[in-house]
Amino acid sequence: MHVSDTVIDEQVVTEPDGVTRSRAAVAGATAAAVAIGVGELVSVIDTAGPSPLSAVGEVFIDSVGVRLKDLAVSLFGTGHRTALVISMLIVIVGLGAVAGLRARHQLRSGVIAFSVAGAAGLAAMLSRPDDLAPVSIVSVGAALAAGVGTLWWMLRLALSAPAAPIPMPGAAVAGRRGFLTTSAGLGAAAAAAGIIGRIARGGDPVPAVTANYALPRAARRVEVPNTGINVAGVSPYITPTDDFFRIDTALRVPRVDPSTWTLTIDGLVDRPVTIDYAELLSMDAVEVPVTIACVSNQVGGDLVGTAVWQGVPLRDLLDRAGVRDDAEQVVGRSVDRFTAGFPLTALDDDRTAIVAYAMNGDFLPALHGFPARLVVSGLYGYVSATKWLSRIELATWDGVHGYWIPLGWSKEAPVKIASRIDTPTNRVDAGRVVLGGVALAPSVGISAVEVSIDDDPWQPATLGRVAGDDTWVQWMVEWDADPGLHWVQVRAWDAMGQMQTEEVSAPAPNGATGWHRRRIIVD
Ligand SMILES: Nc1nc2c(c(=O)[nH]1)N[C@H]1C(S)=C(S)[C@@H](COP(=O)(O)O)O[C@H]1N2
Ligand SMILES: [Mo]
Repeated sequence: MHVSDTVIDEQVVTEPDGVTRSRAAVAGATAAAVAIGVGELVSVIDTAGPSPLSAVGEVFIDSVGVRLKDLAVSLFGTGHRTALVISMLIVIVGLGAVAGLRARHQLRSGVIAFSVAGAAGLAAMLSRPDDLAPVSIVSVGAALAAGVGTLWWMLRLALSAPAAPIPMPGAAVAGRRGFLTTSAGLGAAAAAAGIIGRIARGGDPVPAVTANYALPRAARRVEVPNTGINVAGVSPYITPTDDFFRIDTALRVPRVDPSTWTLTIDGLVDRPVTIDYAELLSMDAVEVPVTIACVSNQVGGDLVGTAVWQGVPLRDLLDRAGVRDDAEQVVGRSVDRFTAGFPLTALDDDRTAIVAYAMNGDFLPALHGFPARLVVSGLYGYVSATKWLSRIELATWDGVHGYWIPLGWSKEAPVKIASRIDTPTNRVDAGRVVLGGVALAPSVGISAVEVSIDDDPWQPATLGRVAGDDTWVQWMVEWDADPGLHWVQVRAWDAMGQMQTEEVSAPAPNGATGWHRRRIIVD
């Protein structure tokens, strides 16, 4: 048999019918994986722009989320980015397999399928031109070329490899390598490219971009007290930054250059104000511990934390712009398009509300909103805590709806009274056991925490000292535990005398309620 390479190629290109269905699917799936890997790798040449994968994911989060509201909330509202990315990979590799099956009869239809996917990636990028890098567009082209090339190569291999009854030129190479080995190798290379891309995009750029700035000393500081609660297992009063919960809709953490960043205060104001980073740092600042909480926090959950925030009082910034009488809402806008709005009247009491630029003694990390974010005591994050803040707009109440409002979450969202048992978690030895945890009613403060064991009468807990009403409080109770199975529950009272409700409700639409209970086995 003397068949030239060209003829084999020609056969594969025009009628790869000889390829089994499973091999065609594997070829297509491999090609899709390679395309994603190449897209991730090429796009990191300029991390300002998205990769094809992240562009599609971001558009998905912002648009499909509206219809799949509850799913979106449970997936992204609680930060399950990894779940989203893995789902996308599965779907895309699956679509690649389908494209492979189509290409089995006609390579052209496989090429068309890949081109459609490429066009979708491009469209996703072009729909959000504000953070598009030219490299992003190049990465789509590179991904498409790599995908189509891999598809062609894999089909050729499938046709000529082990199943081929007669040795052919070209088949010799394929025969040695093997179809599945090649697929696995390419898959591994694609995964490596993806991981390299992740690493290149990961890492906090803030230490480098703040090298030329000094963190100023705050004009007014609220000291962090020694709380007096030193119980192993109880959350520290101040949450270390690395342990601080992170919630946002950003697949890629915005990387903001402080030397070009500005903050504008406009809308219903007398004179719109724009300040730059240096000016923000030069204003009189406060440094104060404040607890912030996510509305998605479940009873007993950990989407809540306390940090020492440093920043400029929001009122000072609003006064510079002169808030007009018709303003009713403060809307924070982020460089990543996120928005959150809360009533202007929330600023009437003495709660802390600041444009924060530092957290626990350091510049804000990128994850928590560098260069500046809002921190408002007593309001859930989705209506108040805009990270990567670029604009504060004064609006009427109905004039603007923040990001999560059309998705079914309440427009007003004061933090609900909550209490949590941190320790013990499930098993202890009989005898003296210390129960402990945290309770919060930020902006008002907690006046009492009570614990009940096995439905015995409620007993008061010892409360830790606090910096003020803007933070949670640590609590503890001693318990002489008998062997057996016990139920422990906790409830709290705020400073207005309001008791935490026992009524169980889900986080949507404005925060979970109910008492936290734990089952403890005493040995
Ligand atoms: N730009 C932006 N800011 C945001 C969000 C977001 O998705 N994008 N999420 C908000 C929500 S829902 C919460 S609970 C807080 C969480 O802040 P953290 O990640 O610093 O804990 O950020 C708020 N600020
Ligand atoms: Mo949140």
